[in-house]
Amino acid sequence: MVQEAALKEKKSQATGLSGADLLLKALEKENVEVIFGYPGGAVLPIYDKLYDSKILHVLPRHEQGGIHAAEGYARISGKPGVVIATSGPGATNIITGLADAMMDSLPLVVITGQVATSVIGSDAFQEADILGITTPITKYNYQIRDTKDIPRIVKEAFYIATSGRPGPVVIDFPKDLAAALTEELQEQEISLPGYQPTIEPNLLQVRKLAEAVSKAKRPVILAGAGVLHAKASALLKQFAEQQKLHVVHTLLGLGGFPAGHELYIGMAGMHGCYAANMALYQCDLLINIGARFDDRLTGNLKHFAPNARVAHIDIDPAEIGKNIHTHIPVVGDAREALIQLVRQDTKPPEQDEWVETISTWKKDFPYYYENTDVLKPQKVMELLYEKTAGEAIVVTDVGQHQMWAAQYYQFENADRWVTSGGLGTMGFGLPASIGAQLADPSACVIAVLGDGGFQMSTQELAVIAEFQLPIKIAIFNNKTLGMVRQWQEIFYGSRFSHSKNPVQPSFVKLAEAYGIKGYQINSEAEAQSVLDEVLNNSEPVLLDFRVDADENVYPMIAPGKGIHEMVGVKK
Ligand SMILES: Cc1ncc(C[n+]2csc(CCOP(=O)(O)OP(=O)(O)O)c2C)c(N)n1
Repeated sequence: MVQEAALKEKKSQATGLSGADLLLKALEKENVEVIFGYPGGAVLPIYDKLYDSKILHVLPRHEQGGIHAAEGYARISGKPGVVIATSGPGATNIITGLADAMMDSLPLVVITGQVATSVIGSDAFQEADILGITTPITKYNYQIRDTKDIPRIVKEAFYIATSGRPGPVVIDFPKDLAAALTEELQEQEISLPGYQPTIEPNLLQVRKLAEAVSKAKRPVILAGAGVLHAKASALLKQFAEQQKLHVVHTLLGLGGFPAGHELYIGMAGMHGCYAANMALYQCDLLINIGARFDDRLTGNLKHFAPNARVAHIDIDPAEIGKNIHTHIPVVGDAREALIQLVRQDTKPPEQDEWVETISTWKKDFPYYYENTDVLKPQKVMELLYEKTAGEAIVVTDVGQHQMWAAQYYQFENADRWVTSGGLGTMGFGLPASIGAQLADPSACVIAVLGDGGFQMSTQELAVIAEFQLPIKIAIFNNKTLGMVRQWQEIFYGSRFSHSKNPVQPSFVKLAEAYGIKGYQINSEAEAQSVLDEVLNNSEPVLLDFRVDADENVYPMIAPGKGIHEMVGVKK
């Protein structure tokens, strides 16, 4: 035994490789191009190796910014976002991002530093039980206990993050193992007997669904982000066109089907359009592809698609029947399911009356606002859409501006939309736009933010300045926490409890302090000319749009109400 250990030690010294080296080698093997990381004591052995690494390292100015940037990167690139945070406070600073990525099914591989194995459990300096804390908000988590496991664990982490329903994976890495010398290890196979995601759908179920389509009188497709994760937009279009089926999107699914297509109805849900919500209410066949029947979509479950047979295609069997009774479950990848569905090529349903009804709803009840001399947020969003020909990547924060972006930016293409849907995380937008721009450097990236969410993330202006990322930061500045103010106005008798920002810095001067050009915009005419000036240039810019503070987002389904009980619908 003693001899064996001595031999191992000798071999390790001969290679000169540490646990941190093995980690970086494994990351390189996964073709990692960028790491969003923040150093600290427990990850110093890793940072020492990063000093010589080819991988681009982006230093956010707060770990939460780093993980949101990784989410933006993952959403646009389709590759996992990689994050490093130190133990204790570094790791706890990324918790919100993990929960956010878990809710929105974004693939992340997150390496957290941990105290040395000899002191784990002793309340050592900067120790936090990251496995315990992150278990409910990760797809999986690991703690490295032996350097020989590093290549396998990294390989498995990338596989788990990206396969099946994507999600975040944490690797907790004790400092002593990162520093320890080790042998060069050979390629290791992954070993996950308990994790076998179903990709190919059951053909009998697909046939059942195809039959149901051919018999339907009022069919509608509800397409969620699963279509985007599966890279299935082209197939969705093919299937919808083949069967003449109308499509409704969830908030996260926007761009999966072209907004200008005659079969597109619009976004459904709490602030969705009248036609989309009514189509879900009155349909007799609902084909859910890659959406999870979230409560902000369905409203009161009692009134959701009450007369419909429900088909649900989802890669995660846990989603089927979770909120809505499902008649035709199809477990599998959306892309594979659509390939099979298109192959069935059954006779399209007879639905003339339904098509007519949908078209009347679309024509008679579009999104509506009254334009006045005060700059309207909806007008700003329309201008952003028109002046980028619908081709920008739009990244939002959370609040009213997020809903106006979803309503007024017409996405023709997939993977142009980044928003925090499930967790609704303020402070997400600005850092996520950094990741989106790094994933697609030539794209026009617009960060649509509220003044509240922007102030939760202003430190990340430093990253935008450092890398000269040409992000157009559009702040919808209503000097209030607008969505909270809206709810207080409607449901709490206009008692605006702590929802007005009492002090606000000059956003233009703040941008200038980072060397970023800033503009304050007070009218539609100014908006027109400033946007013409800045949208095509290759520099970062901050646009402080002073928008109407009293504007509300409509239509709206109040909490507890059914999907057909929208208020604020105008003809
Ligand atoms: C981290 C976090 N805290 C609180 C909230 C609750 N919340 C949802 S929207 C909102 C107001 C957002 O205000 P602002 O960023 O100015 O955007 P606006 O609604 O005015 O467009 C708040 C406080 C949240 N979603 N996230």
